[in-house]
Amino acid sequence: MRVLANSSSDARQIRGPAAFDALIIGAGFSGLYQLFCLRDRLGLSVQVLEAGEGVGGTWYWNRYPGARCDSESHTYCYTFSKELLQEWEWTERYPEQPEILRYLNHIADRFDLRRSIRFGTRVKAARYDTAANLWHVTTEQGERLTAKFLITAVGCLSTANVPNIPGLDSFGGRWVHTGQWPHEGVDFTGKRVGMIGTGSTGIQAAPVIAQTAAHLTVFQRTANYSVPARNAPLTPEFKRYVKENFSEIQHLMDSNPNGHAWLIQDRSALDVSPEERVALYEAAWRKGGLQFRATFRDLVVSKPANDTAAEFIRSKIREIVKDTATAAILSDFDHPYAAKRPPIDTDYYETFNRPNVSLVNLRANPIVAITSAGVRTRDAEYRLDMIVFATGFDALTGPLLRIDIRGRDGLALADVWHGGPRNYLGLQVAGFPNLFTITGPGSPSVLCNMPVAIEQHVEWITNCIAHMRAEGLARIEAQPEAMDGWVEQVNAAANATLLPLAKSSWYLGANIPGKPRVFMPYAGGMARYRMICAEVAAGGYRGFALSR
Ligand code: N01
Repeated sequence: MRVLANSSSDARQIRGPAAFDALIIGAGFSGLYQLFCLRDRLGLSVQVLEAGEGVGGTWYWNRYPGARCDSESHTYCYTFSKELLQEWEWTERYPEQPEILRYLNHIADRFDLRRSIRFGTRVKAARYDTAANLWHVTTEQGERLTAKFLITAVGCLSTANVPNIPGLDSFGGRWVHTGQWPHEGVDFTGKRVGMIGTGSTGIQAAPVIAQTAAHLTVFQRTANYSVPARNAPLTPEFKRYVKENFSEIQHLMDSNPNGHAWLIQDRSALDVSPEERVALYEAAWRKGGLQFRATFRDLVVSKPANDTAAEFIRSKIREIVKDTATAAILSDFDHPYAAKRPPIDTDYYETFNRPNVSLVNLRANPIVAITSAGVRTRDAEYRLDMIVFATGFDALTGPLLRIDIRGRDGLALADVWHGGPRNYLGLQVAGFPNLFTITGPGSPSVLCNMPVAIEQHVEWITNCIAHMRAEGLARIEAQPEAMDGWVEQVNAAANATLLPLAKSSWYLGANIPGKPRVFMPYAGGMARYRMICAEVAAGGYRGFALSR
C-alpha cells in the first residue's frame, strides 16, 4: 500500500523514477551534440545529467591560467550545421578556455538544449534491467531515472589525478588541481608557487603563472617535447577563407589520421639530406603547432626518423634556455617525440630564463613528501605558498569506472575492465546492452582532434538508434568475439607505431599507480576507423546482436 510522503525524497520514491528514451551523462562537446541528435533529429525523450553547474565539460572545469586548445580554432568546432559554421567567429589561432566555453554556451542556447539538461547532477550508478530492457540510473543527489538507451559523454580527461603524496593534508598553503580550477581564479601575486607536472597543461600554465608569482618552481618527472604554438589573432582574410572554403578544410580533416586540417608530408625524414631536414624542421618550428609532427610521414612509426625530430627539439631547447644544466634536464627525453601527446606552448622554454623560475628534476631527486612548508624531495625542501597539481587525469577509463556501471546479471564494468578496457569499436561492451560510450577507450578519441572524433561517434550512435527504431529493434549488444577481435586490432594498431614506447604515458595508464598498462586509444587513424565503423553499420551492424 502506498502512503503519502512528506519529504521530497519520499515523494520521489512514490512517483518512481523519471523515464526517458535516452539518458546522456555529460554536457560537454559530446553530450550537447548527442542531445541535439536524439531529441531534435529522432524525436526521442532525452535527459542529460551533468555534474557541473553549466555546459562545457572539459572547458567548464579546466580554467587554469594559459588554458587554450592545441587544435586550431577553425577545426575545433562542430561541423554538423553549415549555418553555425558561418555564424561563429573565432578570434585566435588557438582558442582560449573562456572563448570555447562561450562557444559551447552559444550552442546550448542556439539549439535550445538547456531545457533537457539537469545541472549539478553527478551520476553515481547505472544498472541494466534485462527483463525490462531498461537502464536504471541513480545520481549522487538521490534521483532515480530510467531509459532504454544510456550514453556516456563523460569525456576522456575528466577524472583529475591528484597524486597520493604523503603529507598533502599537512600542507600549510593552498593547493589546486588544474582540472578542478576555482571559478573565481587564483591570485599568484607575490606567492612562492610549486607546479608539479609538465604535460600539455603544465607547459601551458607555467609561463602564465611565472608572470605574477614571486617564484615558480617547476617539478618535472618526465622531460617533455614542446613545439611553439605561435598563437596569434586570426586575420580577417583567414576568417573569410575559412567561411568560404570550409568543405575543403573538412575534406582535409576527414583524410588526416588525427582529424586536423593539414596534410602529412609524403616524405621520410631519412630520405632528405641532413641540411634539408633541419631546414624543414626549422620551417615547421617557425610555423608552430601540432603539425610539426606532419613534417615527415614516418615520425611516429620509425625510431631513426623520430630521433631526428628529437634531436632537433633538443637543439632548440639548448638554444633557448640559457642555463645549460636546466636545458639538459628539460631535454633529457626518455621516449620518442609524440609517443606521448605532444604539447605546444607559448614561451615555455623561455620561461626558464626568468630569474623567478627554477626547475627540479624529480628523476634525480624524487618527491618524498609534502610538508606544512612545501615540497620535500630526497635532497631538498622547497618552501611554497601554493602547489599547482598539473598532474593530469585517470584518462579514458577513469570517468567511466567512477560510475558503478552494471550490465546483465549485475556484471560490473570494473570487473570486465579489470585487466584494461575491452570493448567493440570503443562504442559498446559485451554484456551492457544499449549502453554507448562516446569516445570510449578503443576509439581514436584523444589521438584525434576531439570534435571530429565526437561528431563521428555521435552520428554513428544516432544512426544506429534510428535504424533500430525503423526496424522495430529494442536491444543492441556487442558480441564477445567481436570485442575480442577489436581489442586485438587496437593492440596491433598501437604496436605499429612508436606510441607504446613512452612508458610513462597516460595513453598506457602509466600515470596512475596500479592501473593496468594497456594502450587504450585506437592508433590506426581516424580515417581508417571511420571507414571500419561505416562498414560495420552497412553490414547490418556486424559484431553486434540486435533483437526485438
Ligand atoms: O596531464 P599529463 P596534462 N609526481 O598526464 C606528472 C589534454 N590537454 O593535464 O610524465 C610527479 O599529460 C607527469 O609526469 P610523468 C592533452 O591530451 C589538452 O598535462 O607521468 N609528477 C606529467 O608530467 C594532454 O595530454 C590541452 O612522469 C607527476 C604531468 O604530471 C592531456 O590533456 C591542454 C606525478 C601530467 O601530464 C593531459 O595533460 C592541456 C607525480 N606523482 C591538456 N603524477 C589542449 O589542447 C603525474 N605527474 C587544450
